[in-house]
Amino acid sequence: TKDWNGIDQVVLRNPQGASAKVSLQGGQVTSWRNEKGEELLFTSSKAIFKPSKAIHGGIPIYFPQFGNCGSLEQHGFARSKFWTIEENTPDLQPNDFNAKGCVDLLLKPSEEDLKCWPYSFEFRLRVLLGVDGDLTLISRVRNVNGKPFTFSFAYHTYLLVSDISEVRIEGLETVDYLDNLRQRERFTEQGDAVTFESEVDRVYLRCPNVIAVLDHEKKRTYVIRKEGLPDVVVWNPWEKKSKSMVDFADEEYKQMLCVDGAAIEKPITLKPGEEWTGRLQLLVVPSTFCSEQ
Ligand code: TA6
Repeated sequence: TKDWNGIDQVVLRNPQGASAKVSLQGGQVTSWRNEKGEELLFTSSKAIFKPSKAIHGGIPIYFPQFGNCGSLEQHGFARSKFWTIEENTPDLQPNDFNAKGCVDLLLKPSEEDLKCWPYSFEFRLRVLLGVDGDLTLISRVRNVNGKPFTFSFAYHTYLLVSDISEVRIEGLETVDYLDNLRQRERFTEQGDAVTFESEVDRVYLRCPNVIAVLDHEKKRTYVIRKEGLPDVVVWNPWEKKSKSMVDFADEEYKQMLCVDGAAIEKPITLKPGEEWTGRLQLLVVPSTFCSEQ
């Protein structure tokens, strides 16, 4: 099928009817639906759909740079490049999951790319849709045989929530974070959960590998499991910032929350021949909310 820019995208399905879509633009997951066909990821209704313009939605890949702490465009170039489908996936055993529930995408630097980031890397992204409707993204970045390079990384995951003021994140208690709204100063999370009543833009450092995002109204929890991704970005623009973003409707901050598995505080350095793997698994489970006391 085609994505919003008319660019090829791969549709993954599992036997229970869950689905996911991955665009060749940026290797970006653009949709993830449960077996009832309910969309689980947020996409801005006012996204500007033009090739190489990243949209606020789905799961853009931030690589090789998080933010604008470097010489490249904000959040790096991976999300605005055209990826290709990697056909030969020798280590994929079809019986591990239904063969249609998986795709490998590949990004390698063009001559042009090497001018702005002169490193010979190969980036393989594997997207799997599991039998439980869980979505797994595995990024493998390899230094093909060039000089050592260093990068930071994030799966910029736009979760769809019913009402941000009724959402809480569990798993980040007592964790230190850098607050983008306060000159990236370092603080320690004091709450027994992260809740939302204003703009939040933080990088939690060295987090547990399982984080839960509870959506009270929908009585469901997103369980995020990660490996090789020590940090977690938490972002909601709230009202004022939303109004300042042309490609974001004024009120839709209420239906989204970015909780990104990331490697930011300690960027990764790969010597020739070395490979890094960052793995993220998203699963939705019904929340057994303890009744409000
Ligand atoms: O989530 C961290 C952050 O850098 C925010 O500061 C905000 O700029 C956001 O990412 C931008 O998201 P976008 O979808 O525009 O890449």
